Amino acid sequence: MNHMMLDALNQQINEEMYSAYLYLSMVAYFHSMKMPGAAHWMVAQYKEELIHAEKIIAYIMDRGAIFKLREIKEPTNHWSSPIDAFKAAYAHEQHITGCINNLYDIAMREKDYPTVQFLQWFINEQVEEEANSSQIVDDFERIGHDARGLFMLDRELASRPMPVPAPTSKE
Ligand code: OFO
Repeated sequence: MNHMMLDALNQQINEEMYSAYLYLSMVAYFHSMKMPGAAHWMVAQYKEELIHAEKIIAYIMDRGAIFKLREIKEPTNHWSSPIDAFKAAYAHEQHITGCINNLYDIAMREKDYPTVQFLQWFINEQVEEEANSSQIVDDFERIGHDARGLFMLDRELASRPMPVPAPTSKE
């Protein structure tokens, strides 16, 4: 793998770790808002982001290269409302989609076909990631300030299953 591709993948590890931090910060926020279902949903999201980072790490090692960790910036810890936090999650996923598309462009330009193939999973995953958070924003909008509706939505968010751990290198 050439230097530019490795550097871009290392940066994506950092993006995924930051995503994990951001969602973990939202766990604290929803906990403070007494919304255990939304907090649970964010724990699952946090774990999913760690899996994304681990997938890239395993891939770099499979290619015989050395991954390098970078400093993770501090995430925000306050949002003006629950819907605002989910809107921020949706906006963040759109940002990540842009990062993945950029990685794909680099892989194509560098004729790094294994990485093109590897990134396919992330391209599909981002469709799901954006859809999940944007669906919840829509749900919040539909409910408005209805207390019973908010209670039911929080209940529903509590049913999100926890993600399964990523395969390790060579699996
Ligand atoms: Fe949320 O998809 Fe990774 O960052």
